[in-house]
Amino acid sequence: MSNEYGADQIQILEGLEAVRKRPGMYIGSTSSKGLHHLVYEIVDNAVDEALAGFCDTIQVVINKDNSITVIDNGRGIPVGINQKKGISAVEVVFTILHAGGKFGGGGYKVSGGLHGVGAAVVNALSRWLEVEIHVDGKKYFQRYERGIAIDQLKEVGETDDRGTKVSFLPDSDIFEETVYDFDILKQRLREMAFLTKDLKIILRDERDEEVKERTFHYVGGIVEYVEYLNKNKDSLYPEIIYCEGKKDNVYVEVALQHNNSYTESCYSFVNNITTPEGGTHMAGFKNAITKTFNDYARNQKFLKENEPNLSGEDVREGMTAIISIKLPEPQFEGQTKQKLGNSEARGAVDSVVSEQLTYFLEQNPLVAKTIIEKAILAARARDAARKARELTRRKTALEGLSLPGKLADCSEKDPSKCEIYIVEGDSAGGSAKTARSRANQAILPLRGKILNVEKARLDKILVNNEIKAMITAFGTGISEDFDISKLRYHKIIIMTDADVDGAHISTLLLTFFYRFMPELIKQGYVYLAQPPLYKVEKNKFVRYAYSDEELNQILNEIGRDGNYKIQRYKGLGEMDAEQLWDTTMDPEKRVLLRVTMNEEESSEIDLTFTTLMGDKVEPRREFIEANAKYVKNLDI
Ligand code: 28G
Repeated sequence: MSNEYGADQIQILEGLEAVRKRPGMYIGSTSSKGLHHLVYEIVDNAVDEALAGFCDTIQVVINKDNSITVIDNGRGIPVGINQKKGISAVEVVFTILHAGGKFGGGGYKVSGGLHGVGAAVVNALSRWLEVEIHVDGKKYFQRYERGIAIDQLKEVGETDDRGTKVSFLPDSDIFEETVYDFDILKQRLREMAFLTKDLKIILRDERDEEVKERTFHYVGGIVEYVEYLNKNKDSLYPEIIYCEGKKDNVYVEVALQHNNSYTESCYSFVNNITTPEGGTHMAGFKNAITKTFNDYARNQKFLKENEPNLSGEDVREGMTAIISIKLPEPQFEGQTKQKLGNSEARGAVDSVVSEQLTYFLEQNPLVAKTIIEKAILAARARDAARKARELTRRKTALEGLSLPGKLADCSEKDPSKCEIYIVEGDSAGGSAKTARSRANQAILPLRGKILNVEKARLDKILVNNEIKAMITAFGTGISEDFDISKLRYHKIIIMTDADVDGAHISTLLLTFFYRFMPELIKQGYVYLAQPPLYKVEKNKFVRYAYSDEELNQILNEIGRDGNYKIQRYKGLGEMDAEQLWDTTMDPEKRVLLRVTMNEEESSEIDLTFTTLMGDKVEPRREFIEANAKYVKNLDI
């Protein structure tokens, strides 16, 4: 029997073949994203073993050859022969695509959306995969190549440990990218550790001489997650509000705390997977929060009878929250399949949060008062902002679309052909106006620094002249009125000096877009211009360098002896119109960096902006120092 191919074996080979033929169907893509996804699939299985209560430590190692090793201290995948299939349970897990599809009996499988076939998919897409099980004093081993078992699972020695160890090398025939990024793994593993309280996850990178290692272990779970997200902000009260409970087979955990900022940072997860588009669990959460705070505000007479209710947005102003639920059969909806659809999740989150938050507010009247007072201020500001917006709307209706005076618009009207340069300073703005191609390049010079939107509410933001100029020039409106279809330019190009101030202005602009016009970034309409750092002249010959390396390269090319001149540009203002066109604006020659955002990383992006733009100076300095190597143009 073992030498013959039974129906089961043929099915296995067909399954592996299907995965290798259409890897994207199983792991999304074969880019860097898919490559990292392989690790999460294996780690997910170990996390499931932790959730089942049998494992408390997971190690992930990036080996020298970019293979990955994952080790857990769980029960070990069962080594016995599966009667139905005639192979070990280990081999079932690593080769059968339909293993674990139904996971009755209280388990919360379906983590990665792969319905428990993750290990088999990873195996199929690996040049080789080795699994080692330590159980009952014995060590078992099996190796696969491109998903096919080289031999049966064999006992190979003795051990004092218990658990599962899996190593694999992603197949370079399948993946476009085969080099692992420590920071990407770090981010996701930290998130997994936050979401699974008391689970220790260790990440080690052994590729360089200097081995890197990070340990993530949060006894408080999502309470510590909220603490982490708020660490650079000033919280309004010391407590983190935590609600936990189970209803209709949905396990609900929520942690939240308000800070003195004006932005809301709520992140939701289902079975440890982020749901950037929210869904029923988020709806249940929002409903519970709005209702509970309004009930409390009325009962305690913070709101008079004739006053309207606080809106959800008012109550959530400055709130950082994590909503994490686990349920047996999540249904994902929407175009990107990232929005939870299960209706039982709405009721479960609503009831757990309403009940426990009501109790918390009764027990902590000072915290309750602080939150409600902030919400009342938010409501007033929102009212003022609405009036300000209506005023601009009425004004534009009366006067027609009056574009800002400083804007030098282009003649082309088709947005897909139009660009707008947001330029730091009037003098650079002047050069840019002379240099531009009038047909399709518009120039909007900004005077000095724009308002830091991290530190102001919308009503204050809307009276700022630089911001008003951008909103009218773009044509989109802002906040609730924002309408991407009215955008007048499909390239919004930020052009600032290549120094600290310039970097600061770029960050202020990006923060503004990110907070109030995130669609601009999501749809890839925002770019950073890259002005040169140096001009090299030799005889009649002129070259520009955009980095120190490039300068070196040019000097090597032209020879370091003899007569040459290097000019270090300190700002755009030092270039005349022709130079500005040649180096930074000519579509044929310029280099533009497109600003992108990965929604799965939005909590980290948020942290980056609050670190850069928030009140606390020390974390900002640390961040800039830590990241200086990536931001080459920063003059520090
Ligand atoms: C290190 C990298 C990834 C794992 C286990 C432990 C068990 C298991 C895994 O069972 C088969 C199907 C459903 C029960 C379960 C061991 C019960 C008893 C396990 C991992 C049997 C899979 N003893 N640890 N799978 N189930 N770790 N780490 O993959 O019915 S996978």
